[in-house]
Amino acid sequence: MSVSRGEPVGRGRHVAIVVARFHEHVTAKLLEGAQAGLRAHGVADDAMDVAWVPGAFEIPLVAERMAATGMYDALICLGAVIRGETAHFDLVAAEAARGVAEVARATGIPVIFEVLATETLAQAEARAGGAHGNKGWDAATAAVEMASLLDDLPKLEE
Ligand code: INI
Repeated sequence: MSVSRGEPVGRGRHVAIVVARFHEHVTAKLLEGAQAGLRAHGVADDAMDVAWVPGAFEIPLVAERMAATGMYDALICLGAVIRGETAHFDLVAAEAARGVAEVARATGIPVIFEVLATETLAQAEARAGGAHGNKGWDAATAAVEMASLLDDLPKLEE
């Protein structure tokens, strides 16, 4: 029996972060959390690249582009979509999620989805360094864990 479970070890890993500017005071905190988490797991500062995009809707295109370079072991996508602020909340949130999942499956590179989708700004703030922790940190852990898990799984046939 083989049991694979990724280790949260990031030494030697390269990670790209795609972060949306919309609700920047929230997403900048997610970014801080993600970078602190990656550092804590051993990822070097010069092995983390960050790309800012206008909003969550733009995340998949830039994630796809960065994944296609082959330079990264994992990507992290950060954003905040808040229902109270927009009638097209559902469209933006759903497209971001669908697009990010598609990039991961198309490229075989782990793409972590930490686009908060909340009813209120307060709920988003609570998850970006507030009462509910920092989801950016959780994304960092998931990124290095997934990179390690994929390395451990049986290799694909050429
Ligand atoms: N983008 C977000 O990241 N969060 C939001 O809450 C949001 N709202 O409220 O509309 C949002 N909209 C912008 C969208 O992501 C695109 O940038 C825009 O539609 C241009 O393509």
